[in-house]
Amino acid sequence: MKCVKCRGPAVVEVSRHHAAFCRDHFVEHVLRQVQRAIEDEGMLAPDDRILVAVSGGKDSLALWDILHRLGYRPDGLHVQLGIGAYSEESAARTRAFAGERGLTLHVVSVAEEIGFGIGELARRTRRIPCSACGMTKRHLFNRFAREHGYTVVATGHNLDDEAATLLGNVLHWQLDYMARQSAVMPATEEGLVKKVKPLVRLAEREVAAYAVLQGIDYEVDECPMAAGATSHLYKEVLNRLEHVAPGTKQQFVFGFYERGRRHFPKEPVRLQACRVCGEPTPGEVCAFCRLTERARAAASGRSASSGNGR
Ligand code: Q46
Ligand code: ZN
Ligand code: ZN
Repeated sequence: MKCVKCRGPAVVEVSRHHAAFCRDHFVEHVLRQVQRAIEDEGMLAPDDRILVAVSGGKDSLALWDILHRLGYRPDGLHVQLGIGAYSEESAARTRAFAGERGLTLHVVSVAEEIGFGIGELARRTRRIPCSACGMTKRHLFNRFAREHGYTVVATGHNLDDEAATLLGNVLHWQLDYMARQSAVMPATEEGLVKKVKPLVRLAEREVAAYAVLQGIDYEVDECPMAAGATSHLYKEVLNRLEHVAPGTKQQFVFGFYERGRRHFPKEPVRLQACRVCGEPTPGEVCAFCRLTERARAAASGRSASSGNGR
């Protein structure tokens, strides 16, 4: 297998582009794909203040590294979830990464915010951990960005993540989610900060290869709470399709963005400031405040059925 650019020995094959690359040309390919996603989708402007959501895994650290190399000035925000050793190791790797490159890292702890970690939050409210966790992270990232003047939050979602989410939305006919699924979520005047996914043109294995080739020391272990997540099954199915027909994931996701999504019109949502925390929400109290209130009520033995907790 030879590099399509220089005919030297290739180290990574990218079947959907009918290409293979040597180390240097693979890195160039990755940077080009990210720059293209940023430009095609209007993700970032030169004067944007960028906050990268960094978990310590390969995707978010690779994203931080790539944006830095492309000449942006991204800061990082790590949310400590309180999931035992996994969280501690993820935080240590994130700190080391930032320290080695002289990047600015902010850290927010869920336990300091609400008094306990994600596992306890999910247990007390009987929520699926990833659902409670996702909501918590979205809330904390938006709030931190808003309060500290960041204009964009960048996340490490890759092509496989986007394809799995789309497949889940299609299988359950989540029309509203489909209407909103995008690599760019614009800012709103009520205080939702713009969200972007610059890795959306890269498959998970390409991001992993990039992280390894760049010597990024990322957290390899999976979050212990991810076990049994349906997104894993969707990714497995999509990988089997991709193996037989390279390009399937890209056609699925970008075909949807370009030709499918317009058939699922967005229902307009009016947002207002949450009465408790001030974050934008369609109701009077935001979903995060309702969830944490339910968790506190459950702990103190009060009835959690105050009528606004779902
Ligand atoms: S950290 Fe949180 Fe993930 Fe763990 S509990 Fe689920 S959502 S799997 S990206
Ligand atoms: Zn080459
Ligand atoms: Zn709130």
